[in-house]
Amino acid sequence: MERVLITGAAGRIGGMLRERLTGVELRLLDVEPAGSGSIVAGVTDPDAMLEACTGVDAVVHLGGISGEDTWERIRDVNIEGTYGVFEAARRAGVRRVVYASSNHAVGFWPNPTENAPELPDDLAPRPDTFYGVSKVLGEALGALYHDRHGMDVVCLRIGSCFPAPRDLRGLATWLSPGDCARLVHAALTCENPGFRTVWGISANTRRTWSLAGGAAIGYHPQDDAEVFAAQLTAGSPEREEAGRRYVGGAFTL
Ligand code: 15L
Repeated sequence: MERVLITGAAGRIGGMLRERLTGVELRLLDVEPAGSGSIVAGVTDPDAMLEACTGVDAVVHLGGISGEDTWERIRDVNIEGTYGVFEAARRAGVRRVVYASSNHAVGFWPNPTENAPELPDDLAPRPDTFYGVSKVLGEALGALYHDRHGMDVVCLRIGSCFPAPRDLRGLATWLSPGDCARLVHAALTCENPGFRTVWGISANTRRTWSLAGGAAIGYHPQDDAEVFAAQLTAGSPEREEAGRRYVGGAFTL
């Protein structure tokens, strides 16, 4: 895996990866400049995407709206954009796509109660928002481009990827910047992943989602949100309850 295109490279997770993904030559694309030499284009621009995909070994697709929005905007940016990325990757002969999916693709699944098994990596879709629907559709496109075109597609169901957990739910759902880079590196370099979905979380003491799918692709998280526990305070009772009850937390409200 030598040359990798990152879409959404100017965004929050794009910035984390730009600093931490080493050993690969990065090509950066975003609607905003993402540093010197980056490509300024949208993922819905077929010509720009074909050019950007030409000559790379893999695409890490982060680009899009990262939370709930109107149906029209989610459709135009996330759904059309993800189609644009897969189609350009196919036309350019790219062998692998790592897709930034989200816990919100499965956000209405109830979290397991104490002592119940952790939720597996391949939970069936139960989106909590239009945003979650766009992630389900992105995963479905990934399955199609794998089954029909033989592309390797690893979908990361990312929890809460921030410099530090932002609320009590984050003690279970946090993905640290360092672990995010380790996870994407594993997804880029593991042998023959085929199509799969993998939770994107750190080794959090309070996690309720499995780390088995990550381990299967060689992801070994090193961080634990628990170190932030003492400095976090509870939010509104409604948000806290949603965070305990459902995978997607307050997105289900
Ligand atoms: C996501 O998918 C969002 O992009 C992010 O902003 C957070 O809301 C995160 O999920 C989360 O569930 O904490």
